[in-house]
Amino acid sequence: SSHGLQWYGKYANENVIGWLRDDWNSQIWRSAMYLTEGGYLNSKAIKTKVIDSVEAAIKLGVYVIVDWHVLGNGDPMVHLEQSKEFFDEMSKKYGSYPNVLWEICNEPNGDKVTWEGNIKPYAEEIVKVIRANDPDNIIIVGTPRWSQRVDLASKNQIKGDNIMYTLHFYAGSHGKANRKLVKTALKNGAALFCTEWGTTKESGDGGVFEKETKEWLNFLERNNISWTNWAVNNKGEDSGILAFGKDKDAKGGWTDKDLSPDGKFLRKILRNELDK
Ligand code: IDC
Repeated sequence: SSHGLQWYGKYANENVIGWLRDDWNSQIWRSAMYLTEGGYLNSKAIKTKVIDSVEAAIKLGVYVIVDWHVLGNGDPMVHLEQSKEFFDEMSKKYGSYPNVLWEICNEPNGDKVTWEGNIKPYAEEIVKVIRANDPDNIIIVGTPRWSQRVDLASKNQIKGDNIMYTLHFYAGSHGKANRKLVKTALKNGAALFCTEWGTTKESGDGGVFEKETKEWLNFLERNNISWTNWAVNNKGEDSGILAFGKDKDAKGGWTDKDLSPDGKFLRKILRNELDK
């Protein structure tokens, strides 16, 4: 996954996505388009970063997730109209490319934000908009409590084909209890996509939790759940794959000294060089 495109959008380019494909065996890119914190609500120009990454992914033959990164404003309904407009435009443009996936609300959150009251009604509106232009690309729907409560969504699923539900975790903060929620969702027949996880604590920092990560990855593999990892940046956070300040020009071609401990670990995971 990209980091917030408003900060590290320069990595959402063909060189980096191509390097990740060829050297890291990565099959997918996620472009995280924040709404708040200087994101899309501040300037729609950030959309060009999403478009660049989709064009690159089409050219490179990798999957790409277009992520409407709900975070600061926990209720996706608050910006329903902006979301409709965005997904209408994007699905008209790219709905005919089978490698494009729509992630319509990253992480709904807040005590008053419920599946029935907010997220599902929002998702039904956006599904309608996308399906008018694109009959079958995968749509991934965020779930309550920062996309951890996949169980709640699974009990009351959205009608329609090719709809999946978002599962997120950070290995240093979430473990067995969250996997139990996943098992419930799978039992209820929900299709899940882990569009964001980190090796660290949920802050995106706090060290790399290798043992806990392996537990999660084995679990995802056993259950055929695909994933994208947080995140491509050189900010110096533990969840960033680049070492602080490296690859300023976003060219790819990284050697070991360009990578953070998280980056080295992730590369091994993707290249299947790690003992499970
Ligand atoms: C974090 C970034 C961090 C930034 C913060 C607030 O890593 O640099 O300051 O967002 O914008 C999520 C979110 C994701 C978070 C990530 C780590 O989807 O945007 O990124 N996280 O905190 N959910 C759980 C963890």
